[in-house]
Amino acid sequence: MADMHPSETAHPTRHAALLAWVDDIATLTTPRDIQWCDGSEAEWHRLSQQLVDAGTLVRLAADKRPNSFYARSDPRDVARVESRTFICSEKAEDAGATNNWRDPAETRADMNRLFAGSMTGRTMYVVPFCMGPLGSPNSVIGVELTDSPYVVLSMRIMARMGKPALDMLGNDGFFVPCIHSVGMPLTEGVADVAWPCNDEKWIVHYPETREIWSYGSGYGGNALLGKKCLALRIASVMARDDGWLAEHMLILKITGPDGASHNIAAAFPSACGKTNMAMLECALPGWTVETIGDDIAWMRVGQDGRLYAVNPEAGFFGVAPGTGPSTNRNAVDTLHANAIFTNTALTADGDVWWEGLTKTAPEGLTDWQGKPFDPANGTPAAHPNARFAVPASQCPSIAAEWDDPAGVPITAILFGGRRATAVPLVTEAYDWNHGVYLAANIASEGTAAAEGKVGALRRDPFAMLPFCGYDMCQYFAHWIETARKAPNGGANLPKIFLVNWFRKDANGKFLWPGFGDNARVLKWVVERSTGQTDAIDSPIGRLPAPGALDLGGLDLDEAALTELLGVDVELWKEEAAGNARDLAALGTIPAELAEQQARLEERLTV
Ligand code: TSX
Ligand code: MN
Repeated sequence: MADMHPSETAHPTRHAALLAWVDDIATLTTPRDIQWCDGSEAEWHRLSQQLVDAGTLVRLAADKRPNSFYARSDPRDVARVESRTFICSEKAEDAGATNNWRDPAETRADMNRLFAGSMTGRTMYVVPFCMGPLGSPNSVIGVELTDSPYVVLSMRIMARMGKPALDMLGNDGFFVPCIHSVGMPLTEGVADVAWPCNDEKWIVHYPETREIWSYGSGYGGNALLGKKCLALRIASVMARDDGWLAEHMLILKITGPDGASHNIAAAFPSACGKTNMAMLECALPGWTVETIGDDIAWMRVGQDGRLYAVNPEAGFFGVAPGTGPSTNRNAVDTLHANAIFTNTALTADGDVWWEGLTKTAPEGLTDWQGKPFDPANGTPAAHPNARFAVPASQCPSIAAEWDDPAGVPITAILFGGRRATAVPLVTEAYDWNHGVYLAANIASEGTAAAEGKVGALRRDPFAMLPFCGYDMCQYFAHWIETARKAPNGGANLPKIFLVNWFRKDANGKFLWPGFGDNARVLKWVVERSTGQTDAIDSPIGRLPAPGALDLGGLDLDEAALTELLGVDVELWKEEAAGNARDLAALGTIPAELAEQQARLEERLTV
């Protein structure tokens, strides 16, 4: 026993390539020991207690939030770091204009230096996980090697983690190797800290070989490698190569008074309330909205020519601030137990709090940096990017088919953005390629000073800018190709819509109530998709015909509605020019999109 390499201790698989890789990474990173994670409750008990003892986690009051924990990160490790996110394709042009490209051979050499001994004095956890329903041929297995037990506990919430994933992998199945180190080896004389990390951060993807290497951060998408790294950046490349779509979209199910259900996928840039939309409390009597996913959709064209979507995740990793009973009652109720909170505030009685959970802050809060909270000094108690991780199955609005391996047929796809002007409440694309053009041009106006100029337009095509693992122009072409190759000429594919909940009047007041009333827009979208309601053509797309939007019981005057749905042709000439300019900056756009640009300009001149 004494001479045993750590990885030679009992391991629960005979997958030779997996065993060899675990061995290689252990040799490189020199952990003190290796633990294969099975995802069991016993393992969860052991690791959570270990993290409580280490001061990384605070156990929340059992009578308030059972089986839940609170973590405070290092203040230098609070968000994804896009500037340190790399796509290492063989050719720079395959990463495109919007990704940070790095030469793969050079980066491999850098990673080998960086990871050498990086897990010294720590345990390396082997975390098998499945993105997508267990047993589905369309799910993807990943194995994350991490020196962070916080990551292990979070992965257990966010993915199907442990023995079931390993069993599914079998002896020779394909997996995405994911290597993660917080980058703080416990060498001689180094004392551990509650949130180990490194000022030098690297989030590295090798799209051709489907590998992920992450160094220096323990936070969110930097460290929980199944989510943004695998299910979006690597999966988008797999989807391009194999003819499907890996998208940054929520999936919801809406049922009308006739009992007919429709599923809708929707992409929004950050800070548009995507999770709120996924868990919408429907304001329309007789209609219900249920949740299938809040962040990622993997979609495939079925033999019937319809598009089928699955949520590859098993949990929600949501922004806490702004989540409250009036904005998202279902999220608040989801969080009643079994949750991990990071960088919220802590209450005096052992619970969590954040701005927006209640109108006023309770007395005696400790802020996200561990200091007594003083509402008078103007800084928030919770970090603006404070997060919760919680099982999707606990959501009161979760749909029965949320983990159906067959996926759900999508009736319509929405693209949104935060736009104070120009963009109507809802616009229907004339056809698939027009929808791709609308999606390629979505944008949000900055809300926080930290995001640069307040009100400045930030483009986020398909809400995929930080998450597409390859060239955006190739990505647009893949969307166009998807419809061209679909059965029935793509006629059974979803209709595409552009939505904007954030249009303001001349006084800067929101014209649309948003939230549950967005179901009124969903109703029109469904009725358009089933040919039950009318639209009128405009230069930018189809708009609800007069009376077609159900505004019953809503206090919205005719003038506000006219403004909400208005298309200002002179303003749209400027919009079109902005679209052309910003699309050109992405590279050589597909001819079909150039054609859409030309048609828009033509419609605006006649
Ligand atoms: O999430 C939002 N949605 C989608 C909800 C399903 N938000 C929250 C901001 C994004 C993080 C919204 N904010 C929405 C919305 O539809 N709309 C707005 C703008 C708005 C804010 C407040 C009011 C109306 C509109 N009304 C009152 O405050 C009374
Ligand atoms: Mn997201």
